[in-house]
Amino acid sequence: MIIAANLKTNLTRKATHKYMQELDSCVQKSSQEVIVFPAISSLDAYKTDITVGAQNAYPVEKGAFTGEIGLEHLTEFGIKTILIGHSERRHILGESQEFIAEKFHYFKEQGFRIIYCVGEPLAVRESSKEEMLAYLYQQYEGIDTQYENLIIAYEPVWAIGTGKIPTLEDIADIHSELKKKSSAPLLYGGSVKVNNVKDILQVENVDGVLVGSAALYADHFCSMIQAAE
Ligand code: G2H
Repeated sequence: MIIAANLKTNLTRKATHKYMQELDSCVQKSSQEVIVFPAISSLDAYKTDITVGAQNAYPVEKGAFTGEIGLEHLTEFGIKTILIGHSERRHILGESQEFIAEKFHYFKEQGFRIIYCVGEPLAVRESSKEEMLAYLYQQYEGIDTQYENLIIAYEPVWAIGTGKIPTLEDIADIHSELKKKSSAPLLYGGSVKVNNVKDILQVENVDGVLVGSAALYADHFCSMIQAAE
């Protein structure tokens, strides 16, 4: 199983270093693969058994892109894993599918492991299954679904940070549809908590989870890693 934490714009560098220290002993006792995406200021929070990934980067080595970081910055920290297509970047930062695909190809060329997010908003979820799948499949446009270093995360937008999750049957159904599009490992994300992670991980075609708010405390995240054993 792949158990990933997206810390978003939470935990300062000092707090992240403490977090990783606490998490380290837990991960050493685990057979799961653990990935942490800290804020940009904490990309140096390295631990041998925990993969550190970038939540975002601009698809250039370096240059005049105010407020962004590029490949050169990631390389200095030994970062080879990146999150692309997260709904907050699509909907809050306004990233288009075209730009997301450009980022995908840039980091693919660099051999990065890419955790690529797809997910539908509530209005789409409440339409027909055909419309929902068409919406999700549109988020695969321009992406190499056969890339060997690809992990996909299905994160329904309406489940992110809301405490709501699809039924386990719905997760199974959507994951089986998404597996037809790509055989890459497929994570579920969106309001994964200590009390639902075990059930979610047992759903067919769920190869792991991407956790946000419930992963902000190392002991909570550790419990989730243990639930995967
Ligand atoms: C979805 C998820 C982590 P949360 O964004 O990627 O966040 O677990 O808070 O819903």
